[in-house]
Amino acid sequence: MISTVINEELNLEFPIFQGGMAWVADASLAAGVSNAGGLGIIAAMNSNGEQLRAEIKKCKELTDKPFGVNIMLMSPFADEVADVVVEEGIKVVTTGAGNPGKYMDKWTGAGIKVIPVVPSTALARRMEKLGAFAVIAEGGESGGHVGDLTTMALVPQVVDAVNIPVIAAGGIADGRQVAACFMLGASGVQVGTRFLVAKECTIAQEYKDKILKAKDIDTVVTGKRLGHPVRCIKGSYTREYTKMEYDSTTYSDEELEAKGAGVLRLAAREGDVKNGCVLAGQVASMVTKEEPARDIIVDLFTKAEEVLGGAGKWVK
Ligand code: TUI
Repeated sequence: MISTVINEELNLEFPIFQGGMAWVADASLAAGVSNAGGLGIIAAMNSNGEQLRAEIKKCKELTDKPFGVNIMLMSPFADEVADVVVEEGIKVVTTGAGNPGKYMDKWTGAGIKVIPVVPSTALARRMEKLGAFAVIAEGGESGGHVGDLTTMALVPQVVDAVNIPVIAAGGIADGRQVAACFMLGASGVQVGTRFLVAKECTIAQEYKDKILKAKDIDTVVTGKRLGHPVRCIKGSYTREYTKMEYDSTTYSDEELEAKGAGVLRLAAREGDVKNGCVLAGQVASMVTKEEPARDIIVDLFTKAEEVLGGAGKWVK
């Protein structure tokens, strides 16, 4: 049985987090994953304080198990939601798309375990100094906002750089990849793309179908020109966006920014996968069936233990 400081300290059955995916990770998915033995995470994304509070209350009704909140630091409401997690007694906060330094004292002072996503060893070290409980080393194979390094390169370097637990993310959809992360020195994994097709995930069926039909080379990174690279499934939207992105004489940054507004909500909530943007990681093609979160987690860890064999008992 794979058991680490992550599941032991956070009172989970398995050392696995569900990624805090914007417009995806709501109370239903978070509670589903937490009830299945992992850490479900509600994405605060661009919610304001009261919207996040309502989602947290809903999640508390759906599960007695621990769950977390992800704060997307580029959100205009980051300051508000940073207070709401304290007021609602949330035990675990993950952060993404920036440096959470200015909130660290408030959160750790409230007894929150803060687990920032870091794309580099430098940020990992800074987060350790500021009192992070652990860090999530997320490679650029992941969906959504991506850093430059791959999971294979980043995870062992972060493991060597800090003395706090490291959770690996990016490119993890089956048990072999879970096992590989433990071999790289991780104490846990965070999975996003595979949970897009969990039964408890409430996104539009059209979005799920895009994941289920994806091939290995079907993702692309857009948004580098504006400094916010985002990995998504190729389609009519990404073709148009890419054309604009590489034609800076015709299209201004403002026009490019406007082209990106609201497109994730459109795909995830309205099911408009033609005009919307379907965020997903490079492992989308490995995700082939819709199933309950419990089945996903049990499959990941059963296969990981098979791969690890005797080595599994050393995973601590
Ligand atoms: O944050 C994510 N994934 C996301 S956020 C998102 S919403 C969005 N929409 C449009 C543009 C950009 C974002 C969709 N997917 N993953 C965690 C993550 N964090 N990946 C990379 C980072 C990161 C990058 C830079 C974390 C910290 C960081 O720090 C830079 C600094 O300030 O030192």
